[in-house]
Amino acid sequence: MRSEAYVGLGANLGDCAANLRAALEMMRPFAEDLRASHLYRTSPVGFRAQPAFYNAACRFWTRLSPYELMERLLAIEDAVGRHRAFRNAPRALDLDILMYGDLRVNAPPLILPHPRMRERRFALLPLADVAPRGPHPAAAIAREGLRRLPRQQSERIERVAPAARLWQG
Ligand code: PH2
Ligand code: MG
Ligand code: MG
Repeated sequence: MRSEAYVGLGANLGDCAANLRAALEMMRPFAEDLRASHLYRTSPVGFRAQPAFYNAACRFWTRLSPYELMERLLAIEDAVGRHRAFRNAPRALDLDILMYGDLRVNAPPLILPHPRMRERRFALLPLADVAPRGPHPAAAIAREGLRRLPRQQSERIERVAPAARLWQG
C-alpha cells in the first residue's frame, strides 16, 4: 500500500540549497513521484538570533510506515551533517513530516499532521506549492492556514529559486 506524504525541508547552516537538494536525492529510494516546491529564504521563527533559513517542501508516495519514514528522515539529517546542539539551534538540515495521508497520530516524537505548521508561513507556502489543486486535505490546510496567519512584520519570506531549479526528478 502506498501513502501520500508531505515533508518540510529546512536548513540554515552551510550550503543550504545544496543540503536540501542532497536530502531530496537521498529520499529517492523510498519516495515515488516526488515533487518539490519552490525554494524560499525565510527569517528565523522562534529563536531569532540565527542565520536565515532556506525552506522548501515536497510531496511523494511511499510504502514506508510513518515511523519508518521518520527514521529514514532522521538518518538523512545525520548523513547531511546535522549536529543537534540544542532545540531549534541552527541546522544543516531539518526534515519534518508535515502530513502522512489523512493520518492523525499523537505519539511524540511522531505527531501528525505537524502540530506547528499552521502557524508557520515557511511551512505553509511551500506546502501550497506541492499540494494538489482542488479539494484535498493538504491543499485545504495550506490555503486556510495562509488566510488565517496574521501578516507578521517579522516573518519575511522570499522565493529564491523556482521548483525546477531546486529539484528535477
Ligand atoms: N525551523 C524551526 C524553527 N524556526 N524558522 C524558519 N524560518 N524556518 C525553519 O525551518 C525553522 C524556523 C524548527 O524546526
Ligand atoms: Mg522543524
Ligand atoms: Mg525537525
